[in-house]
Amino acid sequence: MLRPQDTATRERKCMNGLWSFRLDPAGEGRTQGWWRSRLDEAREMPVPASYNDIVPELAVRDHVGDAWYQTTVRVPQRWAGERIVLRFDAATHRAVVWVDDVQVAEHEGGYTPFEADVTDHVQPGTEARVTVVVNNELTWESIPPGVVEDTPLGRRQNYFHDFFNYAGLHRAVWLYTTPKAHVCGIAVETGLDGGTGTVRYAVEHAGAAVVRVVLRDAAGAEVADGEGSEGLLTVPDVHPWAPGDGYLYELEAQLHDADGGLVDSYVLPVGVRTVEVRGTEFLINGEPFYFRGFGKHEDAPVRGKGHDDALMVHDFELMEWIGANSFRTSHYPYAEEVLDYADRHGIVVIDETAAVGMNVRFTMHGASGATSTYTEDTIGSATQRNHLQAIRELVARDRNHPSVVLWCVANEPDGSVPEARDYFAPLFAEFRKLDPTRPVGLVNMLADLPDKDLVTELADVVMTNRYYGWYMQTGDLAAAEVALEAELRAWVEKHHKPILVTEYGADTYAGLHSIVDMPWSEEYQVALLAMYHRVFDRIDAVVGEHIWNFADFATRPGVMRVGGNKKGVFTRERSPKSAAFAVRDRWRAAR
Ligand code: BDP
Repeated sequence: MLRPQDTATRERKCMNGLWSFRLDPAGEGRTQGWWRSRLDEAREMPVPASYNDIVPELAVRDHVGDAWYQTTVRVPQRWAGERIVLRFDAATHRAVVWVDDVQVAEHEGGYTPFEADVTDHVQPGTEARVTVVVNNELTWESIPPGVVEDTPLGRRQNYFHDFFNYAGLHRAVWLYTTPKAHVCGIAVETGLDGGTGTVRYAVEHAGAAVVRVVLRDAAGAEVADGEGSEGLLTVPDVHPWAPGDGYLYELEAQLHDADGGLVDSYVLPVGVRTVEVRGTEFLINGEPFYFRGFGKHEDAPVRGKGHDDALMVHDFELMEWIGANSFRTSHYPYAEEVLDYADRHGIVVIDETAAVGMNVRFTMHGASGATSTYTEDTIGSATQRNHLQAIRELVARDRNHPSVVLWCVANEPDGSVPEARDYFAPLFAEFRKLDPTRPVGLVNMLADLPDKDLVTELADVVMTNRYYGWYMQTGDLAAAEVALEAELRAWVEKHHKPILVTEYGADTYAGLHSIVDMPWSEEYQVALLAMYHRVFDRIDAVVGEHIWNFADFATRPGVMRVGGNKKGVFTRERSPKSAAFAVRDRWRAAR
């Protein structure tokens, strides 16, 4: 799905700002038709933001069910005759949308965009009322899963992942135009042959038109062109996109009428690069690449998971300061602004679905009472259907980003029961069918050791989260070092694939100090990370280190969480802990 753009033929209007908002704990709004008039008893709510921390009330923070948002938008008079589209960059975890009295969209999944053609439901020059009901319930069918429990005190949301279940309109809302005949999708695949680059393109369009494409370099000079909805462009003396060098061409897809007049134009940034797994190497443009960076979260005080450009740029600047070259979108697809930034700055991205917490046997982040993960009453065929759909929407949204080099099917699912293979094999196949150009992986969890795990065989790389020295061998880094090294060597032995350690770290309470190895102290975090790094440096197949986490983040309350998860190298407010300086020394020296 293409992002809205202002081009020679298109215009967009951002609908961010303060909307009317009302929680619906009794679930009455849908039967009473709250979209039909102005929301009663509404308070003001910023968009984009999670609503949970805006209001200092537990009933808002822990609300389970529907939340209603409403605004009015004036449709510009000059848009008469255009196709008009209403687009939500994200509504977590599902939403229904009305324009005035008409339902125009319904969407499942909290981290991918959806839109509706509202041309027939709005009148240029007048105002339209836009109402959205956002629902935050996690069930066995949703991605991620959870269980809503009815208790005498009301409904409670239980879930099995280690970050707060923020909800709301987390990303921008747009009203935008396209011409009636318009470009609806573009897919590019790039290649390199010596100094020559290739860009294979496919343009989908609606309405009769002639398709032309023009490829321009970063200075705006035309380097190739083509006609027809599919084709292959060659770029002599190509400037490849590479880690640390976010060089982008732009591909303009044009639609022309029979007289040659321009009907529609859409401009797609294109980075020409290749990705390949060969033996135990991860190659970008044929060169071995070593991932240095973090698992992150979209998370901040007050706004929760609401996208914010200031925070995004600050986080990227901190990653540059510390010498990171990559990150994983743990544990859900991030805002498209984030991937665009990564494209422009040559930051490498592992792009993950929102499938996290699919393991009833592992109860550290929340227990469900169930004993088998993959059954029709737990993670079953309905979950798998939603997971497949999440994969389709992720690939459709992100396939053109050069920064994205690896798809991640799920984080820490139950991976050592035979049903896991049946559940995951079709998901790997779907990724590969939709995008044969990128490797696919799945992040495994600490109980799925090389002799137990049954799903890594499906993957192109080994991706593993390990907590030796934290959840095991707590405080004993010497024992942890032995155990970590033995396990990593066992992975090499078994699969002979590149190993990415996608999480390792220690909760650290900023300001707590200790001379001896003492968990939670800043010194312990430094020592634990240094221990992992020594081991990584001894094993050639390790091609990446992503510390858990970039910054402290919110979780639900728990006896192991002190105001959230404290494994950040930065605090939630983005102050450096001692580890930030130690990691910076290592990563900057490696550049
Ligand atoms: C892993 C998860 C991650 C958690 C982390 C932790 O992938 O989401 O936050 O461990 O326990 O289980 O800190």
